[in-house]
Amino acid sequence: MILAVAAGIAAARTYSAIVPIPQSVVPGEGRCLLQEGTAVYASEGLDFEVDYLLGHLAHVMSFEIPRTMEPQEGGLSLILAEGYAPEAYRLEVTPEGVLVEASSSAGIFYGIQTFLQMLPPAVYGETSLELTRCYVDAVSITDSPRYGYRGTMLDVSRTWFDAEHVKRLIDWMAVHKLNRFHWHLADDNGWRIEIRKYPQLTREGAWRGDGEVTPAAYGQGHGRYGGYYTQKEIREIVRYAADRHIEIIPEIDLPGHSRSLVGVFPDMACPVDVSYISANGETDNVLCVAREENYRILRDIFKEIASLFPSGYIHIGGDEVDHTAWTNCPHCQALAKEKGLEGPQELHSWFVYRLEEIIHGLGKKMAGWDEIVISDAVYDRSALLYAWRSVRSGRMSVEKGYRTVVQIGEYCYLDMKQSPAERGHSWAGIVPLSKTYSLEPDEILTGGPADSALIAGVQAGLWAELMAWPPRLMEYQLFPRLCALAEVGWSSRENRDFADFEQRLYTGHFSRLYNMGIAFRVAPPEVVYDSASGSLQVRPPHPSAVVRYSFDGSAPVASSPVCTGNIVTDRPEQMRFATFFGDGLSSIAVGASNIELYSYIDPEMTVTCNFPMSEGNLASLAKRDGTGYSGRVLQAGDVLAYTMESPVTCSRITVTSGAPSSGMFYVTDAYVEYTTADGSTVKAGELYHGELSFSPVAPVTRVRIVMTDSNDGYTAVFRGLKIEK
Ligand code: TNX
Repeated sequence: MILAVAAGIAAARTYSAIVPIPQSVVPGEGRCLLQEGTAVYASEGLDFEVDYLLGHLAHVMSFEIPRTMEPQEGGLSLILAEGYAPEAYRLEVTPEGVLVEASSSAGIFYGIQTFLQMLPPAVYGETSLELTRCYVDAVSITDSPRYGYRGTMLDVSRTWFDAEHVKRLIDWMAVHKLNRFHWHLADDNGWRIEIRKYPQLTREGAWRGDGEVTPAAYGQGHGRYGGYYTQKEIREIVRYAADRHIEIIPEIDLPGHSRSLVGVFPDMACPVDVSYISANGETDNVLCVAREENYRILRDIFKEIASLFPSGYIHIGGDEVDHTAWTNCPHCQALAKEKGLEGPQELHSWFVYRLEEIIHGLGKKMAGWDEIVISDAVYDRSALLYAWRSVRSGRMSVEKGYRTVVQIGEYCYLDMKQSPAERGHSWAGIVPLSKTYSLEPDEILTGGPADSALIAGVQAGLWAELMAWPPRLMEYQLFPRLCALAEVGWSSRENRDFADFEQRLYTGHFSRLYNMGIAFRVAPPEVVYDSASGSLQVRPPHPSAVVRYSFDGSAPVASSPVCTGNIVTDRPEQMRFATFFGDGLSSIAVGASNIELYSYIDPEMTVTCNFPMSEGNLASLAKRDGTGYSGRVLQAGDVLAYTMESPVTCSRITVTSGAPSSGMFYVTDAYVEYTTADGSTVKAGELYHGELSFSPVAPVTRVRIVMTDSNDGYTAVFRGLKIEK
C-alpha cells in the first residue's frame, strides 16, 4: 500500500509534519542524499535499533544499507553519548549525513522514529518503493518528552484481541513514542492470561456463550467466543514491546468486574443469594472480602504475573464494585466488625490493602483505578493511581499525594463517540479529536502552570464492549485520537497547537497511518443548506480532502461523483456526503446539518409485550424517541408489538434497539414482521446488530419484534419506531 502525500498540499519540508511535534526544530542548509553506498554506523548495544531502521528503509530504497564499523561520510550514525535526559535525543540531518545521538537506546529509538517521518510514508508500508535515491532536508532537532508515562490501555476481555493484534498495536504505539502498554487482562467477560497453577481460569474462564461459565455478551452471539494468551505468548509480547521501549503493565480487575473469575471459582464470591446489577450490567461479579482462601488464590495468580512482566507495577483494577453482596454477607460483616471497618467502602479499602501486601511481597508496586482511595484509607504512597472518572477524581488523587496517570474519560476514553451519530459510549461525553488534543493534565489537575511531579503522564483507554462490530472499529476509535494523545504526552505545551497538529495529520501523518494499514477515522465534511441560493455549501475537513456525494439518501461509495464546490439542488434533504481517503477509507455519510433530512410521521399507537416492562417504558416506546427496557432476559418466542390506531401509509419503517447512550443491550436475536390493513402478515427480516429498515408493501396496522433466541444482557433495550412519510 503506497500513498503519496495528499494531493495538492505537499509537506513544505521533509520535517514539517512530525507527530508528536519535537521540542526544537531548526532548519538547516541543503539536504542529505541517501543512495547506493550509504551506510549505517551504530554504537554497541543498538542492534535492535539498527535492524528497526534498516527494516523500514528497505520499504523505500532499492539498495541495501550496510552496517560499518566506523562512521561514514554521508552515512547514518546512531551514537550513544552522555548528557541526554532519559528518552531525549538529537537528530542532525546535513549534506554530510544523518546523526542520531542519545544517552539511551530509547532516545536513539525515538530519534529514528522522527527520522522515519521525514521519509516517504511508504517507509511504513508492506511493499517497497524501490527508490535509487532519496533526499531528506537538512535540519537540527533536539527533543525530549514532557511526561515519562505515555500509555495506551487495551481491554481484551470484552472483545478478544489475539497476540498478533496486540503486536500491531505495540508497533503503532512505538511510532508515536508511546512507552506504556496497560493490558487489561481480566474482566467480567473473559479471563485472558494463562495461569499454570489454575489452568481452569483459561480453559473455562476465557470463553463465553451458551453453556460456558460466562454468558454471551455484547452481541457476539451464542457460540463459544473468546481466547487467551499462553505464558509463552505473553513473554514474547513483553519482549516485543521492550524492544520497542514499551513497558507492559498487567491488570487483573478486582474485586468487582470479576465475573469470569467467579464463574470458574464460584466460592470466591460471598455465599449469599443476592441479586445486583453492576455498572456494566453484570451479575455475580464481586469477590468476597472475608474469605482467606481468596487471598491465597490471588497471591498464586499474581506470583505468576509478577514473573511474566518485568514492570515494577501490577494493576489490580478496583473500580465499580457493587456493594450489595458485602452488605448481605455474614463473613464480610463479621470482618468489618472485627477490624472496625465502617461501611462497604472500608471493606473495599481492606481488600485493596490486602492485595497491596501481596503485591509488595512479590517485589512490585500496586497500581489501581482511582476508586481504590474512595474512602479515606491511605495506602503506601508508592501506589500509582489511574484517574478515569472525572477531573475531580484526578484532583483528589493528586491532592492525596499519589502519582497519577491521567486517563480521564472526557479526554482519554477512546471508546467514546467521536460525534453524536457514531458508534461508541457517551457517558463521558462526545470525545472528538480536538477534545483529546485539548488535554492539559497539569492545568486541570493542579490548576497551576508548572508540571507537578505527581502527574506521571497520560494514557488513552480503549474499552472493548462495543469493539466487536463493525470490523476494525478498534482502529477507527484509536486513530487519529491516539496521535493527539501522544502529542499531549510528548510535546511541550508551547509547541502544541491544534490547527497545526491537524495540518500535520493531513499533509503527512494520515499517509503514514494509511501505509501502516490502519483503518483510521476520516472526518466527514460539514454541509449546510443555504436557502437564499438554494445550494448546499460543502466544507471538506481539509482543502485537499476528497468528498463524494449521493442524490438518494444513501451513503456515497468510491464510485460516487466527487464534490468540487457548492451544489445547487431542489432536494437538499436527499443528498449525502462523505470524505474519502486512499483506497478504502471513508467517513460517515452526512447531510446538511441545518435542515430536516427525514420526514417522519408519528402516528398514534400502543405498545404491548409478553414479558415484564414498566407502563412508563411501554408508553415511551409509542413515541419515535422512546426507550423501553425489558424487565428480564428475553427468550425465544417473546414478542413486542407496536399497534397503530389506524393503518399507516409510509415509505419506510426503521426498527432500532439498544441503549440510547451507547447502543449496548440491543436486541440480538429477533425478526420483525408487520400486519397490513387487509390482515395479512409480512416478514420484514431479521434484526442485524439490533436494527432493521424496511419498506412496507401496504398500509401497516402493527409491527412485531419476535425473539428467536435468548438475549445476551440482563435487559434488552427497545426503541420507538422511526416511520418515514
Ligand atoms: C468504565 S474505566 C469502566 C469500564 C468500562 C468503561 C466504558 C473503568 C475503570 N471502568 O469497565 O468498560 O467505563 O467506557
